[in-house]
Amino acid sequence: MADDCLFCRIVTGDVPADVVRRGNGMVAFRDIAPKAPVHVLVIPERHVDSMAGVGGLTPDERADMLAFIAEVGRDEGLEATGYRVTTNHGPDALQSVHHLHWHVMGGTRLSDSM
Ligand code: DGP
Repeated sequence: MADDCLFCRIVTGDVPADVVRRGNGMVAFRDIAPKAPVHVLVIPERHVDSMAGVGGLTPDERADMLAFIAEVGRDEGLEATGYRVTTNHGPDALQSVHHLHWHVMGGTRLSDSM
């Protein structure tokens, strides 16, 4: 848990979120400003700032994270039609929340500029 981290506070429940899946040290919840009909954020419960800090997670956590993302895509009914998974690190990528998170987006034909 990092002080003043919004997503750590979602993990603890101090900040409410529409949680769609939880387990194996991961949480998935709906983005507050969705950019697609389905827009879910997947985060590790343990705080790392971004993709650049992924070495701070255990090998099991890293593996579980990928499997968990795929489960979210399946649970959201996106396997047949498709979905996109992205993560932003740093200013050039416009990262705005500094707790590693994966955007899982689908439910429409996504723009090639997203
Ligand atoms: P990024 O730009 O990659 O750091 O994305 C941060 C995302 O987090 C952005 O799509 C909006 C979302 N977000 C910001 N604050 C909140 C919040 O309080 N609740 C939820 N559910 N999502 C949030």
